[in-house]
Amino acid sequence: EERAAFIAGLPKAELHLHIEGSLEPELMFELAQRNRVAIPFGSVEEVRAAYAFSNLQDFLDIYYQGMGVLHREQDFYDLTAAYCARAHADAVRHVEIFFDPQGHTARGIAFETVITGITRALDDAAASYGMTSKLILCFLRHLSEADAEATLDAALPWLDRIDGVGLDSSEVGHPPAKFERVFARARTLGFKIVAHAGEEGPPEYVHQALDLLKVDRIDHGNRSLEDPALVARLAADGMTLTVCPLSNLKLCVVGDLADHPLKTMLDAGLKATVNSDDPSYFGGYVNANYQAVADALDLSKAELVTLARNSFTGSFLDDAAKARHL
Ligand code: ES4
Ligand code: ZN
Repeated sequence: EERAAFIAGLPKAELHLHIEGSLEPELMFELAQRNRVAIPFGSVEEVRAAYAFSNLQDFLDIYYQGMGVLHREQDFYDLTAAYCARAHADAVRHVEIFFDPQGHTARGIAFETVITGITRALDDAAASYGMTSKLILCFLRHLSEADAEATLDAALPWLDRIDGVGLDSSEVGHPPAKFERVFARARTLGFKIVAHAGEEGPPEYVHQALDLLKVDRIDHGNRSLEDPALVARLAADGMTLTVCPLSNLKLCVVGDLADHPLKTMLDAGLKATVNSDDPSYFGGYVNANYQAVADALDLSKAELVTLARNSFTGSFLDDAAKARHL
């Protein structure tokens, strides 16, 4: 209770949020009707019951199916506006949102439709809530590097609205090395760089993200703890890890939150943050993630403050904007 009130009042940034993963079942039904898209569920309860996953791929199959109801610019607006309202209620002051353009362009939805809907909602959230945002385009790693290059080409007219590029989807078998050239081009274009690494994949993938992609942050990074030299390197570099406790639980990255590595990360001097990843699918927005992991690991108020501070210092805000939050 006391801890819940403390978490609820902590100003925070969210740095690991897939906007398509914030699609709540109620909005999925509304958009399915609006766009006359068939969905294989009869009710919101049936949808929620289908969200029982054994691993990342189990989830991804349902996640790509779910985003199939998103067709029009207004759909992307409604999705993003709903997330911003929910994040605002959790005292999120700044958000860095991932989007998966290839999940839409592969279905015949124009890149422009996706990005104009998302950015219009982010602009409205800035006006309504004072919420600041950055937008991060993610490449789907199960697709080819050539497909990622074409996606980067499609993003070029929107350089002023896209702050970073990332790497997500099925990790094992699709190492960062597969995307070395497209990330080099993204860096020359001035994008910040992130990559999912060490969620299901081995510590070697985290090394590759650092050495080959030259990432500014690591998304997840859990399995880094298997490699003491890697932990020392991440700590020395002050590398931010965007950790997602309820995601890790639902995707069986950890068997129990009591075994979650977050406290070990903090104790090792790693700059960990807490994030919701795909909150509609994993059962909680950012405050629920803080609460669940704090309860399981008995985190102190000082540790919660450190996590919230890390979310601002690890963000892509400029130094002046960071200073206003600290
Ligand atoms: C994702 Cl949890 C997670 N991991 C990898 N790719 C993703 N895309 C959306 N959520
Ligand atoms: Zn993720």
